[in-house]
Amino acid sequence: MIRLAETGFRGCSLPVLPPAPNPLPRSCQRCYSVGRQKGVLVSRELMVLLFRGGLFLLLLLRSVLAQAEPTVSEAWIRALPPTQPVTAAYAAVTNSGAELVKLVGARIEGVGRVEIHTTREVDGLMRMQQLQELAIAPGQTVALAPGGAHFMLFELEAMPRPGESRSLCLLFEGAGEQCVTATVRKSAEADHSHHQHH
Ligand SMILES: [Cu+2]
Repeated sequence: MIRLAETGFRGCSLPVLPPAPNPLPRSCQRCYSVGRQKGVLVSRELMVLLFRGGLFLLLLLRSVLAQAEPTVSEAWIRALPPTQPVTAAYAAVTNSGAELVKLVGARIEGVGRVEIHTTREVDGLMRMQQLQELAIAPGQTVALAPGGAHFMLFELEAMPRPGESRSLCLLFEGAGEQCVTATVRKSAEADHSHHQHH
């Protein structure tokens, strides 16, 4: 709403524009039309301002989104026989940002402790070694997969059973937590035996 006082015409009793009073008092015709013109101009300026403001917010949002948020996919937990005290979980982590991302930990509901492990060959034997962090370069996807890096699950409330799903939260240095749903399976391959065609 444009107040008439802003039009610079005094002696006009119209408090606010628009709408125009009907009939328009003669003394006010000129200032009303000028005021309306100015109103149009001002609202155009306002539109430009709003547009610029919106653009600025959009750019801000984009830069915030581009900064962080590594994405986690293909998360699953290996179901071992219930007598086993530990198991492993796997996921793929993509860093689509512009900066190095460091995976520093994880947590899974029903699991007391989760470590990041890597697998390497020592004297012909495959051995697991704990990692304090796993770095993911910009544009890189790191797959924690059988035979390589993985999450090691200790202090299980109970061995996860095939078909269950658990919340898996990955902790990144300076980028917070990313939680996904991990399915529980016996092996890396999705189990298709239950999905035969009739
Ligand atoms: Cu391990």
